Amino acid sequence: MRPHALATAPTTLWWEDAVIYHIYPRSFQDFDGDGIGDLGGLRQRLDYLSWLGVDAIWLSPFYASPAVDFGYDVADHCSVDLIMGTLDDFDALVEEAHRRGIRVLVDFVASNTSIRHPWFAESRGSRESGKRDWYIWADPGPGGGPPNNWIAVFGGSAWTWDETSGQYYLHSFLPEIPDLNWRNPQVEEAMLNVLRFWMDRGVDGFRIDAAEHVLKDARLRDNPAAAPVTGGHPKNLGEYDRLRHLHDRGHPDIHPLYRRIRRLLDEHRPAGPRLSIAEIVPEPGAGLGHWAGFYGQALDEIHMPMNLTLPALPWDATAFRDAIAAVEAAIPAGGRTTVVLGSHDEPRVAGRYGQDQARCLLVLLLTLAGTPVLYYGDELGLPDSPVPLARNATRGGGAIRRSTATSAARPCPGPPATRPDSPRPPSPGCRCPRTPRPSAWPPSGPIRRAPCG
Ligand SMILES: [Ca+2]
Repeated sequence: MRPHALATAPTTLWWEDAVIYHIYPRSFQDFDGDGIGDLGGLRQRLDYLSWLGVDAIWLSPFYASPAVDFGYDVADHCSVDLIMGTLDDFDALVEEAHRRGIRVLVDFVASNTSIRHPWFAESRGSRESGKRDWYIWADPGPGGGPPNNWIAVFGGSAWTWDETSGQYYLHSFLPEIPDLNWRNPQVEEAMLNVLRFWMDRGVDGFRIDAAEHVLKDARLRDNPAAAPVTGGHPKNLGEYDRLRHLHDRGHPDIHPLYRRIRRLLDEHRPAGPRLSIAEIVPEPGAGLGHWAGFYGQALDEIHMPMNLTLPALPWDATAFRDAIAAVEAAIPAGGRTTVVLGSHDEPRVAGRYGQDQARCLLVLLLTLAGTPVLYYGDELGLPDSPVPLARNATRGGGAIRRSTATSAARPCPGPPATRPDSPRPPSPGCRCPRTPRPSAWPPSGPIRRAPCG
């Protein structure tokens, strides 16, 4: 264990003095020579990350995907895309990272799946399908067009007509990424099983993608028009910003859901507390009260809603000071957030601001109150690289190539009723003892949960 870890007080949660290193696996390190980063390449760089002193890595999606949205269109949440490696590679990565005292966070793409996910294929098969209600389907609106005025984040209507089954389906981002219907308890259970699956493989937490998009208005009411933005988050999303997102994201029912997710993470503690960080982007001009609501009234929802207000700021000290002060004022007592300057969603820090400015901003990243999330390569001041259109050839046409190398031994858990060996949360009446938190981290043996029920 490294000196840094030894210096951590026993009562300190590990992420309170951690640096999280965000890796986009596709472009991090190629191992097998196909020009695409993979888990094997990532393992090769663990010594560098250990030398660098990072405490945790967060991996953008490496799951089976046709890569319409470069991995965020997930076709199987409990798999490794063959481009990235195998589940055995993932297990080895976790083991070798833990051996170096580096924790592992993975992306939880909660709000949607690939259009090529087997769940969606079954759902769109017919209106009578048992999985029809796993996605959000609706008849045309009164005028014959889409059911309501919702706009996709990436532009255009958030609804696409499905000729085969004669209804529209909802997609908050791209038509190739339909939204799951988390109001269906079977969907919630299936997605919580995804969390269980990765926790049982030893991951130390999750970054929840598009966290606010998980629950929408059940009545699918129109969004009102937005007032012109005069301040706040300056990232321009075009026609998406013309509406207030009152009904298509962040429905109040989302908070009980995140409390349930938090309980699940808290219950899976044999390897120490699991962390949840979440992508929640404040609406332009709407303040940060809604964002801060995701901590939960008793700090019992997301551990750290991510502070994503900094990357879009101009190179202006006052702008940074005001944005930092606003976030710190919004965080509830006892709460904590991340500090983020770069990500897969943004041009690189050095590309946005310049090399000298990037050096200055990295000092800011590592000294502000909050847990730094360092995007890989920003520690080197890497610039943006031009990507030829030809390299983007997988869009929409990629084959789904998932690894099932060890899935026969540990398949993605189905509903608990059909898999008695599957881990599950204690029922309200359960008297099962909580698995004790180990005194040392990382765990030396296999991660197991106490049997329950
Ligand atoms: Ca490769």
